[in-house]
Amino acid sequence: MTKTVETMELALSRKTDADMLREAKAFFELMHARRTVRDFSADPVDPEVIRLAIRTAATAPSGANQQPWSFVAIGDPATKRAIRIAAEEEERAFYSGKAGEEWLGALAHLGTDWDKPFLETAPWLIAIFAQRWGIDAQGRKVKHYYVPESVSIAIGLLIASLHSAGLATLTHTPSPMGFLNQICGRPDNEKPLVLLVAGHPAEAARVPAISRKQEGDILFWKTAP
Ligand code: IYR
Repeated sequence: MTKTVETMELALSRKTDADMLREAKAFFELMHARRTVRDFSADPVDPEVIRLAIRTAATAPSGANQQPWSFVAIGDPATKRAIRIAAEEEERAFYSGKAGEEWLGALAHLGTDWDKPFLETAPWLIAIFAQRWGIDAQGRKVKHYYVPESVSIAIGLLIASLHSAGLATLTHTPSPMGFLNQICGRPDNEKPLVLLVAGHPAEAARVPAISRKQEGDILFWKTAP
Protein backbone atom coordinates (compact mmCIF):
# COMPACT_ATOMS: atom_id res chain seq x y z
CA MET A 1 0.00 0.00 0.00
CA THR A 2 1.37 3.42 -0.90
CA LYS A 3 0.75 6.09 1.66
CA THR A 4 -0.62 9.36 0.41
CA VAL A 5 1.09 12.19 2.19
CA GLU A 6 0.25 15.76 1.41
CA THR A 7 3.47 17.49 0.37
CA MET A 8 4.71 20.99 -0.24
CA GLU A 9 7.72 22.62 -1.83
CA LEU A 10 11.05 22.56 0.00
CA ALA A 11 12.55 26.01 0.49
CA LEU A 12 16.25 25.13 0.47
CA SER A 13 18.48 26.40 -2.25
CA ARG A 14 21.67 24.52 -3.07
CA LYS A 15 24.93 26.33 -2.30
CA THR A 16 28.28 25.90 -4.02
CA ASP A 17 30.94 23.99 -2.05
CA ALA A 18 32.80 27.26 -1.45
CA ASP A 19 29.69 28.96 -0.11
CA MET A 20 28.88 25.99 2.09
CA LEU A 21 32.32 26.06 3.62
CA ARG A 22 32.23 29.81 4.13
CA GLU A 23 28.82 29.63 5.81
CA ALA A 24 29.84 26.70 7.99
CA LYS A 25 33.00 28.52 9.08
CA ALA A 26 31.16 31.73 9.79
CA PHE A 27 28.55 29.91 11.86
CA PHE A 28 31.25 28.02 13.73
CA GLU A 29 33.08 31.27 14.53
CA LEU A 30 29.85 32.84 15.69
CA MET A 31 28.92 29.94 17.96
CA HIS A 32 32.46 29.37 19.17
CA ALA A 33 32.38 32.89 20.59
CA ARG A 34 29.31 32.09 22.71
CA ARG A 35 29.92 31.96 26.42
CA THR A 36 27.58 31.39 29.30
CA VAL A 37 27.35 34.64 31.26
CA ARG A 38 26.32 35.10 34.88
CA ASP A 39 26.71 38.83 35.22
CA PHE A 40 23.98 40.74 33.38
CA SER A 41 23.30 44.38 32.64
CA ALA A 42 19.87 45.73 33.50
CA ASP A 43 19.68 47.43 30.08
CA PRO A 44 16.37 46.66 28.37
CA VAL A 45 16.17 44.37 25.34
CA ASP A 46 13.48 44.75 22.68
CA PRO A 47 10.82 42.05 23.21
CA GLU A 48 10.77 41.55 19.41
CA VAL A 49 14.23 39.99 19.66
CA ILE A 50 12.90 37.61 22.30
CA ARG A 51 9.81 36.83 20.22
CA LEU A 52 11.90 36.04 17.14
CA ALA A 53 14.30 33.87 19.13
CA ILE A 54 11.39 31.88 20.51
CA ARG A 55 9.85 31.52 17.07
CA THR A 56 13.26 30.30 15.88
CA ALA A 57 13.34 27.77 18.73
CA ALA A 58 9.93 26.54 17.66
CA THR A 59 11.31 25.65 14.21
CA ALA A 60 13.13 22.72 15.82
CA PRO A 61 12.43 19.20 14.60
CA SER A 62 10.28 17.26 17.07
CA GLY A 63 9.00 13.73 17.59
CA ALA A 64 6.03 13.16 15.24
CA ASN A 65 6.08 16.94 14.70
CA GLN A 66 4.20 17.33 17.96
CA GLN A 67 6.16 20.45 18.91
CA PRO A 68 5.90 19.60 22.60
CA TRP A 69 7.09 22.93 23.98
CA SER A 70 5.84 26.10 25.60
CA PHE A 71 7.89 29.22 26.28
CA VAL A 72 7.11 31.86 28.86
CA ALA A 73 8.94 35.17 28.36
CA ILE A 74 9.20 36.97 31.67
CA GLY A 75 10.09 40.63 31.73
CA ASP A 76 8.21 42.07 34.67
CA PRO A 77 10.11 42.75 37.87
CA ALA A 78 7.55 41.19 40.22
CA THR A 79 7.61 37.85 38.39
CA LYS A 80 11.39 37.90 38.14
CA ARG A 81 11.57 38.56 41.86
CA ALA A 82 9.21 35.67 42.64
CA ILE A 83 11.35 33.39 40.48
CA ARG A 84 14.55 34.55 42.17
CA ILE A 85 13.13 33.90 45.63
CA ALA A 86 11.94 30.40 44.70
CA ALA A 87 15.12 29.51 42.79
CA GLU A 88 17.42 30.71 45.55
CA GLU A 89 15.54 28.61 48.06
CA GLU A 90 16.35 25.50 46.00
CA GLU A 91 19.90 26.65 45.36
CA ARG A 92 20.52 27.22 49.07
CA ALA A 93 19.52 23.62 49.75
CA PHE A 94 21.63 22.45 46.82
CA TYR A 95 24.81 24.23 47.88
CA SER A 96 24.40 23.48 51.57
CA GLY A 97 24.44 19.72 51.19
CA LYS A 98 21.78 18.37 48.85
CA ALA A 99 24.12 18.33 45.87
CA GLY A 100 26.71 16.16 47.59
CA GLU A 101 30.46 16.59 47.56
CA GLU A 102 31.10 15.03 44.18
CA TRP A 103 28.70 17.37 42.36
CA LEU A 104 29.92 20.46 44.21
CA GLY A 105 33.47 19.41 43.39
CA ALA A 106 32.64 19.18 39.68
CA LEU A 107 31.18 22.70 39.79
CA ALA A 108 33.84 24.36 41.91
CA HIS A 109 35.83 25.74 38.96
CA LEU A 110 32.79 27.75 37.83
CA GLY A 111 32.59 29.66 41.11
CA THR A 112 28.80 29.46 41.34
CA ASP A 113 26.82 29.72 44.58
CA TRP A 114 23.20 30.03 45.74
CA ASP A 115 23.01 33.79 45.09
CA LYS A 116 21.24 34.47 41.78
CA PRO A 117 20.93 38.26 41.36
CA PHE A 118 20.83 37.86 37.57
CA LEU A 119 17.31 36.47 37.89
CA GLU A 120 16.24 40.03 38.69
CA THR A 121 18.91 42.04 36.89
CA ALA A 122 18.60 40.53 33.41
CA PRO A 123 15.76 42.01 31.37
CA TRP A 124 14.41 38.63 30.27
CA LEU A 125 13.92 35.17 31.69
CA ILE A 126 12.58 32.56 29.31
CA ALA A 127 11.08 29.50 30.96
CA ILE A 128 11.01 26.54 28.60
CA PHE A 129 8.46 23.84 29.34
CA ALA A 130 8.31 20.33 27.91
CA GLN A 131 4.80 19.01 27.31
CA ARG A 132 5.07 15.46 28.66
CA TRP A 133 1.75 14.76 26.99
CA GLY A 134 -0.66 16.79 24.89
CA ILE A 135 -4.35 17.42 25.40
CA ASP A 136 -6.70 17.16 22.42
CA ALA A 137 -9.81 19.23 21.67
CA GLN A 138 -11.88 16.76 23.72
CA GLY A 139 -9.58 17.11 26.71
CA ARG A 140 -8.06 13.63 26.24
CA LYS A 141 -4.37 12.90 26.82
CA VAL A 142 -2.27 12.59 23.68
CA LYS A 143 1.00 10.68 23.95
CA HIS A 144 4.08 12.74 23.01
CA TYR A 145 7.27 11.18 21.68
CA TYR A 146 10.94 12.12 22.19
CA VAL A 147 9.97 15.06 24.34
CA PRO A 148 13.31 15.85 26.05
CA GLU A 149 15.17 15.44 22.76
CA SER A 150 12.77 17.73 20.90
CA VAL A 151 12.69 20.44 23.53
CA SER A 152 16.44 20.34 24.04
CA ILE A 153 17.01 20.90 20.32
CA ALA A 154 14.61 23.86 20.50
CA ILE A 155 16.55 25.29 23.44
CA GLY A 156 19.76 24.98 21.42
CA LEU A 157 18.21 27.00 18.61
CA LEU A 158 16.93 29.55 21.12
CA ILE A 159 20.41 30.03 22.55
CA ALA A 160 21.91 30.27 19.05
CA SER A 161 19.35 32.87 18.00
CA LEU A 162 19.88 35.04 21.06
CA HIS A 163 23.63 34.77 20.69
CA SER A 164 23.47 35.72 17.02
CA ALA A 165 21.44 38.79 18.04
CA GLY A 166 24.34 39.75 20.30
CA LEU A 167 22.77 38.81 23.62
CA ALA A 168 24.27 36.83 26.45
CA THR A 169 22.47 33.84 27.93
CA LEU A 170 22.68 31.62 30.96
CA THR A 171 21.17 28.16 30.92
CA HIS A 172 19.88 28.01 34.47
CA THR A 173 18.39 24.86 35.96
CA PRO A 174 17.55 25.20 39.63
CA SER A 175 16.39 21.80 40.77
CA PRO A 176 13.59 21.02 41.30
CA MET A 177 11.89 23.88 39.46
CA GLY A 178 8.25 22.94 39.76
CA PHE A 179 7.75 26.46 41.17
CA LEU A 180 7.90 27.69 37.57
CA ASN A 181 4.58 26.00 36.78
CA GLN A 182 2.87 27.96 39.51
CA ILE A 183 4.60 31.28 38.84
CA CYS A 184 4.21 31.03 35.06
CA GLY A 185 0.69 29.56 35.22
CA ARG A 186 1.52 26.45 33.21
CA PRO A 187 -0.43 23.20 33.57
CA ASP A 188 0.78 19.95 35.17
CA ASN A 189 1.49 18.20 31.88
CA GLU A 190 4.31 20.70 31.33
CA LYS A 191 7.68 20.13 32.93
CA PRO A 192 10.06 23.08 33.18
CA LEU A 193 13.33 22.07 31.50
CA VAL A 194 15.40 25.23 31.53
CA LEU A 195 15.15 28.79 32.76
CA LEU A 196 17.12 30.77 30.18
CA VAL A 197 18.41 34.15 31.33
CA ALA A 198 18.93 36.64 28.49
CA GLY A 199 20.22 40.16 28.21
CA HIS A 200 23.33 42.21 27.65
CA PRO A 201 26.31 41.24 29.75
CA ALA A 202 27.26 43.66 32.52
CA GLU A 203 29.94 46.05 31.36
CA ALA A 204 32.60 44.46 33.53
CA ALA A 205 31.35 40.89 33.02
CA ARG A 206 34.03 38.22 33.11
CA VAL A 207 33.65 34.53 32.37
CA PRO A 208 35.54 31.55 33.77
CA ALA A 209 38.70 30.73 31.81
CA ILE A 210 37.53 27.40 30.49
CA SER A 211 38.01 25.85 27.08
CA ARG A 212 36.26 23.44 24.77
CA LYS A 213 37.44 19.89 24.22
CA GLN A 214 39.83 19.26 21.36
CA GLU A 215 38.29 18.11 18.10
CA GLY A 216 40.14 14.80 18.34
CA ASP A 217 38.44 14.07 21.66
CA ILE A 218 34.91 14.57 20.39
CA LEU A 219 34.86 13.76 16.68
CA PHE A 220 35.38 10.25 15.32
CA TRP A 221 35.21 9.75 11.58
CA LYS A 222 34.24 6.54 9.87
CA THR A 223 35.14 7.26 6.29
CA ALA A 224 36.45 5.11 3.44
CA PRO A 225 40.28 4.94 3.53
N1 IYR B 1 21.83 24.96 39.54
C1 IYR B 1 22.99 25.38 40.30
C2 IYR B 1 24.13 24.45 40.19
C3 IYR B 1 24.77 24.25 38.88
C4 IYR B 1 24.80 22.99 38.36
C5 IYR B 1 25.44 22.74 37.19
I1 IYR B 1 25.57 20.82 36.50
C6 IYR B 1 26.09 23.79 36.49
O1 IYR B 1 26.75 23.55 35.31
C7 IYR B 1 26.09 25.06 37.02
C8 IYR B 1 25.41 25.29 38.23
C9 IYR B 1 23.36 26.82 39.95
O2 IYR B 1 22.84 27.37 39.01
O3 IYR B 1 24.19 27.41 40.65
